[in-house]
Amino acid sequence: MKMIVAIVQDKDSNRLSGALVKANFRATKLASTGGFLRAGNTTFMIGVDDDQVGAVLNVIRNNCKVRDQLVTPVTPLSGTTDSYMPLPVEVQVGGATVFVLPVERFEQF
Ligand code: 2BA
Repeated sequence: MKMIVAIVQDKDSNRLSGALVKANFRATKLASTGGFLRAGNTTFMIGVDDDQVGAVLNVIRNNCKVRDQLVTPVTPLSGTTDSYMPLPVEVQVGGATVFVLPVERFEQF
């Protein structure tokens, strides 16, 4: 068994949940925050048999888009003459960041 951990953009999370349910995969959604953008994203935990990993990755791939996002670097707070207005920079986010982890044991009580 494998645990698939997929970090996706909030904009894709409803579509992906629907597609996983439709394909009969069970998933748990967690609200998460990206360390770099400090913006909300969604983390899916999907437990599946080893031979289903490819099918889940296809569902994720087909439902998560790559997008460009503007980030404004953190501004210095002091009002000294050294302060400056940082310009926003564009970063490419997604479609999805996926980890596939081995599951040592799975129980449901
Ligand atoms: P964030 O950390 O908010 O990163 C958003 C996007 O900013 C990243 O998109 C990447 O394009 C850029 N970025 C991140 N760190 C950077 C850095 N040090 N310098 C320059 N650009 C940087 P993605 O790579 O698609 O990642 C989307 C989200 O997936 C991340 O949101 C984070 O929540 C998660 N993620 C990505 N890689 C991860 C990893 N190795 N471990 C854990 N979570 C990860």
